Amino acid sequence: DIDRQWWKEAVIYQVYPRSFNDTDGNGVGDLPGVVEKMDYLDDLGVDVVWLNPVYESPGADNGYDIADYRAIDDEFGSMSDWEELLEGLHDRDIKLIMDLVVNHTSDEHEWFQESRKSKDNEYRDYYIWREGRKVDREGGPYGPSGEAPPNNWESFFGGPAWSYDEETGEWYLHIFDQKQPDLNWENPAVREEIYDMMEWWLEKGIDGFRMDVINLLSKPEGLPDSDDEDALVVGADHFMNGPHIHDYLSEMHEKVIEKYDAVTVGEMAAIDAEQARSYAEDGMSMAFTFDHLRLDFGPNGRWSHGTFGLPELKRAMSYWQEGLGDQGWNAIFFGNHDEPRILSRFGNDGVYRAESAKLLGTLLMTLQGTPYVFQGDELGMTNYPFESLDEVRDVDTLKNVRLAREDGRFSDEAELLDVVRRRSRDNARTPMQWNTDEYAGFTDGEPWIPVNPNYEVVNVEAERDDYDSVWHYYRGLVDLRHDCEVLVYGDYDLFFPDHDDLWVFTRTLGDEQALVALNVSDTSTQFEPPASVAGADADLLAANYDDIDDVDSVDPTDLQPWEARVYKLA
Ligand code: ISL
Repeated sequence: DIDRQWWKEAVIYQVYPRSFNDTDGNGVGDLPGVVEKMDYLDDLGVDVVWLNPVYESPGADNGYDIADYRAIDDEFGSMSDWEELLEGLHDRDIKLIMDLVVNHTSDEHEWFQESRKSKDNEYRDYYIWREGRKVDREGGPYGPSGEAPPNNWESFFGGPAWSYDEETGEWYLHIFDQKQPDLNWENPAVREEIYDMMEWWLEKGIDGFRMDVINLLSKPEGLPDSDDEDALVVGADHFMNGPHIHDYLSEMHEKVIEKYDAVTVGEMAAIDAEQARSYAEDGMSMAFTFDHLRLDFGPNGRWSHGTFGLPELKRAMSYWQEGLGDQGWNAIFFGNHDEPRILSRFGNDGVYRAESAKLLGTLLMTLQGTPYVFQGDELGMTNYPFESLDEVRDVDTLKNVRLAREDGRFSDEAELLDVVRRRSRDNARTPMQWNTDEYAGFTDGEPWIPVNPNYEVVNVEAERDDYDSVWHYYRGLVDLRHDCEVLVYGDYDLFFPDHDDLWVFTRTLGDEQALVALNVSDTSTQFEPPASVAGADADLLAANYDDIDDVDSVDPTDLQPWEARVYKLA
């Protein structure tokens, strides 16, 4: 009894419009730029586009600070450009999901402009205002008022999660930048405004929402101090998965989502499988979870570097593969606009660039869940070789790294640069590499962020001309995903969990079975098939080395560095 859903069978492609394609020469990608590349997306074969925010915004956090939810920012084009995109994608049978950013707005949103005016303004309670603490805590006073912030919560981007506002002498909460005040979801008027806005977009014909930091909406009564030292940031134990989060999300589902055949994918840091199942009960189609993207955090968390082995990565992923059961569904991703490039983080972006990019693509498309391809990963794009902080644009990197430097948390500038190279969100935000023209064909002007120097080799035009390229391999994987139901709905079973180099699993659906064998290492490794499939008749559905035409059964073999094979058992 399979619970079939279109979004389980889909391959989703993430477009970060700022860095995708610029048509007006201002150095910033735009909507006409995405329109121009619709055939490209169609050729790749993807079913859905997730578009990062293009709403009106002052751009303090690249559009995650929204000033008007119902307007397109001039930088990206106009509403009619957006409509052309929606229509063009739909003509090609590609769906469109939009980013929903409703934990916070921009401080330039008119609600906040009103809210900050006076304590009795009708929008006051749209945000979270509190008095400062009169008694100085250690390290205070902070604000110009000589007070300390209302509690000890910290912003993801570094520093206190509160800013003092002179106008009324109170502090407002912002879990992200100070230009991103948190909305007060306890206020029913806020919720109604958001639901109306969502409905407005769904009426325009979009197919769903990617929900930004959606498990942060509910803050606990009294906003207590945090004493959890392991929390992702101070306070996360209180503001993540807060007391009313399920009420809000199930209300949102009943009032809006349910009326449309819309897909929802929640960005949900810090949840376990049980929590994911309860979010699924609220109506959330699937969730982005982050266990696998924390493995390389060091002793000082995100802005330090640690190492991990393949067994830990397998454990993190397999937990989710096995953990959801009939309830809930995985969103499979290894990177996005907030994370380093997957190839540099999980593969080998040097000698085995193409091989390891293909292996990671194989993994992405054969795990259970809906795969998300982040723009450029289908080419094997890599991290950017930052030489200095001058090349960094990202508010998160700049703020966190400067604070860490002030606190003396880096032993020297080289260590700082090392962590920026590994971690900065800008690694994923360099322009899409289209061809060998200046600036990789991304813009005729000066790009807002530097182009990765490897564009001369890694680019769409070169890869489409080369049948052995990462691009063609991804193209094949998309087809495979569409053709093989077992890869969508089959159960996942892991073999040799402790093997340091091999990741071997089967997917099973009734009497259909696929076997995935990956050599996640730089050295060739002997593969002994698991007993249950050893010797079985099989065809190869996908393989990233080409000297294996004669394979017709699952036999012991040497897997080359970063070799990936997908067998279909007869
Ligand atoms: O946990 C993280 C990294 O592993 C954080 O980066 C977290 O996922 C992220 O900060 C939340 O991201 C989303 O909301 C932010 C915005 O800056 C990001 O671009 C967006 O994806 C605030 O809206």
